[in-house]
Amino acid sequence: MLKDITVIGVPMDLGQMRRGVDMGPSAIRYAGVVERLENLDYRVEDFGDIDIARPEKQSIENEGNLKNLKGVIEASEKLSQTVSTVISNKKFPLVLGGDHSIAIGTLAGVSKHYENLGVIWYDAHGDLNTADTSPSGNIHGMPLAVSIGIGHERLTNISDYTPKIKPENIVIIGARSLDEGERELIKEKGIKVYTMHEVDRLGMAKVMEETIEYLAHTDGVHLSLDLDGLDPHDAPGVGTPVLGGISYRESHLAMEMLAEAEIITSAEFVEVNPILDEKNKTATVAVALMGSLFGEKLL
Ligand code: 6HN
Ligand code: MN
Ligand code: MN
Ligand code: MN
Repeated sequence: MLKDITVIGVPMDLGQMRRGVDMGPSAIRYAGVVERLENLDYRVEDFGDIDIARPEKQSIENEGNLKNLKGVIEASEKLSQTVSTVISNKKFPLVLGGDHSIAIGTLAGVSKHYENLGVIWYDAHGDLNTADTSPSGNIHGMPLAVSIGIGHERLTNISDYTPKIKPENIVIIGARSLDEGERELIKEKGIKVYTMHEVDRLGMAKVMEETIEYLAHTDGVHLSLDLDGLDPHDAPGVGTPVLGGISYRESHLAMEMLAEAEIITSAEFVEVNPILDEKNKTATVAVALMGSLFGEKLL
């Protein structure tokens, strides 16, 4: 892994309708992300936060079933440029959310640097909705669809190219709440999904072995980790919790196996909402998982 990490905060809450997830980057910094990674001998630079429009200042710019479309587009363009610059400077981009709509911008910035980018989507949800299939109109339920080129063309064309990733280069882990349209898209595109059923049946070690093998042909792998992939018992501070999730321990194992395999080239940790949290537990969990992802060992 690159020895230089740039932390980028994205105080984004326009992708869903609950306030507080914009404070995620602050909560994760407060939980000690920079110190944690410096202790592992990385050189860590904090870029600060991407400038995001406040919902109060935005005229409501819903377009059909897409809430806050304009704000999400603007933020995605900014984030894409920042992430791309970080990679050009040979630094590892570590993006802190913010709601999961930020993945549209992150992947737009990352993917132009790779021919064949892989993506691990660690999430209770598929985030594969479009305006037509979404039950909520919330864009944080759409970033994976957008990144394979499906959705509103202003979103799919962030940074002027589409698609960002190929369906066969995606692995979803932890899914347990999929909408009908998402299930259809998964089948149509043949997207690899380890639902909680497979996580329980195979065990996390096997799931990660297979995932790493499945992505062996890629030239970079982005980890998009939605904290709601974890069980709400371990990560209560999220806007769309779903019971029956991945445990803290299984998640550590997953991160440790990714560290050992040395395949991750960029990462984002999203959906931390300190207002819904218990004493910053979810941000603390996020930072602990980052520690394992970047090579922290118990012995
Ligand atoms: N997330 N599938 C639901 C929707 O509204 O589209 C929930 C999406 C949650 C998105 O957690 O990143
Ligand atoms: Mn998500
Ligand atoms: Mn590419
Ligand atoms: Mn989710």
